[in-house]
Amino acid sequence: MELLPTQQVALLSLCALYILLVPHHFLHAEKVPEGSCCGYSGMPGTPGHNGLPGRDGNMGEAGPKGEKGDPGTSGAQGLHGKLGPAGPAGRPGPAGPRSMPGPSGEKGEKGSMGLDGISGQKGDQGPPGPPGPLPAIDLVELQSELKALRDVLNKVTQFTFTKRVGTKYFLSDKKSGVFEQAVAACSAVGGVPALPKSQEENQALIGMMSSSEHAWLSANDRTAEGTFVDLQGTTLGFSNWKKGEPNNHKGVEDCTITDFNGSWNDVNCDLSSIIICEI
Ligand code: MFB
Ligand code: CA
Repeated sequence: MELLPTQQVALLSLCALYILLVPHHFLHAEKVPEGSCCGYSGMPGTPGHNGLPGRDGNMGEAGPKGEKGDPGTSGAQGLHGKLGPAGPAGRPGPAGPRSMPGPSGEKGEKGSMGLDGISGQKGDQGPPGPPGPLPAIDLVELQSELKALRDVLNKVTQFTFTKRVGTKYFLSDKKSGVFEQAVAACSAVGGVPALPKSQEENQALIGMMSSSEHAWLSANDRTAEGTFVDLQGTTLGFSNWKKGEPNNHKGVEDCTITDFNGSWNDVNCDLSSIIICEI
């Protein structure tokens, strides 16, 4: 029977398809068990187990850049940095020890031979050698002392009557007031009402007073009756009580004055007496 052209094309396409599929079929088809009939394919079998995982696929294309990660933990402490530049020169140190005496002077001329042929007297001592080097001067200490002296001078010159005894200065304008006014006036110049610590200081104090005057002292027993202390609460190391004093007359005498003889008496703190400060 002659095939139409279209029939011929369809037949050729089927043959080509079959040719393409036949090797695949044989490549993948399970082997036919021995003794089994062949000729036509039977009913499809039950699906087999999943095959082994296939080979890894080819590397995919790089994905999009991920989110910025969290900051990492701080690293280990770094090595020590390089040594910094040397700091500024320090302040001059304290004065050094006194230098050794200078070299001895030139030897004196030899005495002339005595008439009796006995060697002459030893020559006079030569002049002293040059002084040794001056010890280092502590400028900082000098500046500090200079400032302290200026402060004292500034205070002393505020008063009409001044008296220095040892390192202590007594200052007064001979103004009067009650004890608390004396404390306030002396505190304004960094001092306290006078409190002689020795007979010498007691004498220097009355050297500023005239015969009719009496002046406040810092000594008081406001805290504990009969125990006289200074404004810091320290018990007295020196006192010059008048005979029979302190007597806490009428039970109201907790403050102290000195008369122009330097004798001390406990009196009422509201008495009016001359203000003499000490710094
Ligand atoms: C007393 C004295 C007291 C008063 C009073 C007037 O001495 O201790 O402080 O000064 O005189 C008698
Ligand atoms: Ca008294």
